[in-house]
Amino acid sequence: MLKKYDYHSLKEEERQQLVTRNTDPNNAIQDVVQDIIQQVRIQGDTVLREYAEKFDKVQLNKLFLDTDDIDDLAATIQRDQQRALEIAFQNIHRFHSTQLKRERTVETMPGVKCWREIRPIEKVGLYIPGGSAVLPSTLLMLGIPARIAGCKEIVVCSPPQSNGKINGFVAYCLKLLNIKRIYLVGGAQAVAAMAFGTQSIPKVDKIFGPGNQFVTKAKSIIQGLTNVSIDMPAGPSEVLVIADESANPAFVAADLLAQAEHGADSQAVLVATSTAMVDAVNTQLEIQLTVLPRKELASRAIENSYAVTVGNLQEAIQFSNEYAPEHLILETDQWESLTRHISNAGSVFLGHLTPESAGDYASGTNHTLPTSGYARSYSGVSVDSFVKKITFQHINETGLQQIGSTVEILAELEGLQAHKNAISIRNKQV
Ligand code: HSO
Ligand code: ZN
Repeated sequence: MLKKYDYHSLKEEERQQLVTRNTDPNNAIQDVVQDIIQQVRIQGDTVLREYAEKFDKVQLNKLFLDTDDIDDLAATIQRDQQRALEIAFQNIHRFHSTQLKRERTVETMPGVKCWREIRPIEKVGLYIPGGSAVLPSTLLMLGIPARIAGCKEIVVCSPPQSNGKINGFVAYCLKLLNIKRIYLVGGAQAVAAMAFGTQSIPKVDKIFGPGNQFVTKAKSIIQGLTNVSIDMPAGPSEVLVIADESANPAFVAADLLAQAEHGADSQAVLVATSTAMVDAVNTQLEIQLTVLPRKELASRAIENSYAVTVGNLQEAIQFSNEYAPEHLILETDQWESLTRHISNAGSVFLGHLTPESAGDYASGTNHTLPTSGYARSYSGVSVDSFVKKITFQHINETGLQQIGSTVEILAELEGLQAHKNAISIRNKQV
């Protein structure tokens, strides 16, 4: 059952508390993760094998699988499953391929030309979680924009199964992406390996991907420790559903549970325009929960979640903007007039027939999104995440005359004579 709150009776402080996620619940694991990072840095492959034995219960000779193994594993999945992965691949590819746009050159003054050019990040590391749910869809969501961006090296790490292999679905996605090797490393050790490089695993420039709290912690530590960057700070997944009287409580409950089954720390928030809707959704939650294979996890997540009743849809959007959800679903006929008022959200799902699951897998948008309120300042992963933009400029003789005195005056006022000279010395020659 979702706990119930009434928007109008909430004090400012209580509202703040509701929209605040526990920002660092895993401080306790800091030392463990730091130690793993140090060990990988010093011992490389040797300790990765030890961790595989300890955490994944498998003895590994080779820390990776190549094409032959990948082909064999990919062949074990059913044809309709291959087909579904292919369709997801196509849609995600279609949506992301429009994201690389060349900008025009700007002549800021006669003879002074400035422009930006896009370059791929050369080496990227993708972490694909194993554990309680293997997520081949995450490999597509990261691999496709990396390929479109033109990254030269795509390093993929995923924890091995106890037979030393990987999941056949992940293998099939590797084939679709034309990635010929996967490293059998999971957890914080995978992040450390990609950040520092080991005998087998190449060092990368940027690390992407979700993971458990160890992976998340490792990403935040290596960001401060090295010049390797990360996609975004990650926290538990979350959804906020806005429902008015036009909503179908069974659909709303299904969407909340789709989020809840990700993990006990997931949050599913309902913002409804009536208490009757909250009650109807709660009834549906009970009915639908009982038959879910992951009902233990899902019901714990529902216990950590809540419902807020608001007076109207404007207030619903106001609350949602304060919460800044990773996923926002508008289960109302009025969605068209609401979208322009949304200021903070990772990805938005409109109307009664657009479940988050569609975007999680196959509609085309990316499912790697900012959580924990980071949607206030971060975007989800896209092709942009895999490129940098380099600025260029060229000044000709006219340009130098045009801009020269401005630079000289500014250099003078900052007391930087050498800066001024770099202009003056040229002025004398031309
Ligand atoms: N909802 C997750 C993504 C996902 N769902 C993967 C199913 N598989 C975070 O956006
Ligand atoms: Zn999901």
